Amino acid sequence: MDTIAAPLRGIIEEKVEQGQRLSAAEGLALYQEPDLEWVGALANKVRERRYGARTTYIVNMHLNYSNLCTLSCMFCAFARKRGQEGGYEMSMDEMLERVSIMKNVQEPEIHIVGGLHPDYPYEYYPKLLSTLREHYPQAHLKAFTAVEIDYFAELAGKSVDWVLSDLSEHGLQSMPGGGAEVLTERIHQKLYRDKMGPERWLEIHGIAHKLGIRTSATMLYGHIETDQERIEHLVKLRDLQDQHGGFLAFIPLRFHPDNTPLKKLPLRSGDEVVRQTALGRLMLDNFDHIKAYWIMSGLENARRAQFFGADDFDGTVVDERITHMAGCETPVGLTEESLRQMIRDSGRDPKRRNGLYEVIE
Ligand code: V47
Repeated sequence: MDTIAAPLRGIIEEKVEQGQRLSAAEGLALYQEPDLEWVGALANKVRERRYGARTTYIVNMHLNYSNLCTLSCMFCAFARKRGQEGGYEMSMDEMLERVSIMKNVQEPEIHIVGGLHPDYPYEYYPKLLSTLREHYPQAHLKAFTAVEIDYFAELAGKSVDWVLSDLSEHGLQSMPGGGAEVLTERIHQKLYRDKMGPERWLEIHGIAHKLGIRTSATMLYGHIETDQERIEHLVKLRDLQDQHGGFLAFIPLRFHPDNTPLKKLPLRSGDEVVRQTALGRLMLDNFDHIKAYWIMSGLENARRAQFFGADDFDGTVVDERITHMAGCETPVGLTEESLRQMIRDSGRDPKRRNGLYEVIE
């Protein structure tokens, strides 16, 4: 890799200094620049200008109600067909039992996602939300990826607008960013052909934003995508954010290959994790928050990512299944105190937030 020629370096530094938008070509140069510390320092500058030493986190848990799924995505180790070993469905009582750890917690977040279940009727989903809402009125319900929402619309025979409005009435407060994978048609065809494509994912997030429902955006990186495709993905997110401003955060997700059809691929390095974090911060100038999702990036890399543009550490998580079924070796959750300690030990200042990224301490 050649170092970026001096004039372009100067242009990028000047643009970052002035808060001006980087072009796709400049982003591509940053992916290919061997001086990673320089790239990180640029992203850190933007991060510290906005947030100083602060790193936010949330007390949250994941609730993966079932892994039965009609799809067969190449990167997934979580989904099962009915009757296949390892498939599960949680009863409502089991879910309430799991969520009971949030009983005395102030403004926790419950992150609810599953596969595309082969048999549940549409009514199951609003009922799931309203039951949780009834038992945990103080909780923030972040629920259902755009892929699930699209499927629910098909089940209900209604529009996405209708489904999102109905789910909001039953307790949905925001949507997670899963299911975006890499938003290009080539990756769609190669890795997740039977699932909705990039345009539909963007459309559904746009509909949510117009209805006032905030969402997150992810990118699943480190498989067969090119740098050019990563840039395309980031530019598509940035363009949509320009329209409605509805994205709360960007979460780069490092691909874990074990137990997936892509298991021969290597797990990408820590350097790649922090570079991707920096690219998120530098390209997505209209996103407030860039997350170091320690579950997928690894704790050490997440610690480092706080100096490469990340201002949020996700949360305590508790009971993550999607990546752990793909061989991820981080803990399935952390206590709030150990999370705070980790942020403090890395030289940042932990601040607890709610589901809308408002600091609550
Ligand atoms: O949509 C699937 C990805 C996503 C694997 O919105 C995998 O705040 C790595 O979206 N290796 C689910 N990743 C997780 C997700 C998420 C996580 C944390 C916070 C938020 C948020 C969203 O995980 C899936 C898919 O893109 N995924 N399989 C795998 N083997």
